[in-house]
Amino acid sequence: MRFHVLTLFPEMIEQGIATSILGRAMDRGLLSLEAVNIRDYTASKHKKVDDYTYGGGAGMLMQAQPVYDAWQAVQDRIGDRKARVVYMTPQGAVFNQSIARELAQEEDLIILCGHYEGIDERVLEEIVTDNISIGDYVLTGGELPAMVLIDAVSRMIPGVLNNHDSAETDSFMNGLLEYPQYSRPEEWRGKKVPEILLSGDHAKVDAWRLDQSVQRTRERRPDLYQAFMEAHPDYGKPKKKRRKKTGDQENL
Ligand code: 9D3
Repeated sequence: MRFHVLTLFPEMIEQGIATSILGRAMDRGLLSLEAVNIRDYTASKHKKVDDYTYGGGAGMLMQAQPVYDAWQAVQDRIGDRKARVVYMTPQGAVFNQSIARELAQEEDLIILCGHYEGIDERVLEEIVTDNISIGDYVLTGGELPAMVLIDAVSRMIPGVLNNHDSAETDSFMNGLLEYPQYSRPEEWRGKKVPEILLSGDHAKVDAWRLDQSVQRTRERRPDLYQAFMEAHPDYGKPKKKRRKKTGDQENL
């Protein structure tokens, strides 16, 4: 996957992604990141990229021209295939795991970060294919959201994660929160590891973990719990006892 980020703060993106697991994935050639400074594409003498909004109102708007030319330069480097352009915006669909999985299928992804009060609508109409928000709270720009998206998409790409925390076995994959986990020592500050985890009975451990996941989800994420119960209406119901054979019944 090749990420191309259009931004006024390219260093912020480069710094954030180069570290951690993603930096290693880049070294191994699984990912690449190009942070393009929109200001490098301004046609104005004073490198201006923003202006007042028609119709009045507070704040400045990013102008269409430098954004369009930065996008065109990236798209020209990519070649004939039109890359998806994700605009990070509070007015977008809320990002989630299924969007991350879908975007991970792309060869190239162009991510546009806004600043100031936003971007001139006309260039958005021309180039944007997807509008994405990372949640209902107000940030100062699209750079942190872009980094969040890059992180979540990258770990869905085969080989980026090491064998064990593979994307398959993740929490959220079954719509439930993760169960609690424990490591050594067996007792810490008087708190013991739940007995069942030391029993060696894998079936019992699995059942305990599922129950913990469900209870935790019910308490912390009632929205996810409701969806889980609608998908598993029999969960938690006692199993129907097999009817005892009576003397009158014949075996078939
Ligand atoms: C005054 C109206 N504001 C719209 C809600 C203006 C505005 C606020 C914040 C315009 C841009 C921003 C900067 N935020 C983002 O660019 C952003 C964002 C966010 O603030 N929250 C969650 N997801 C995202 S994705 C991009």
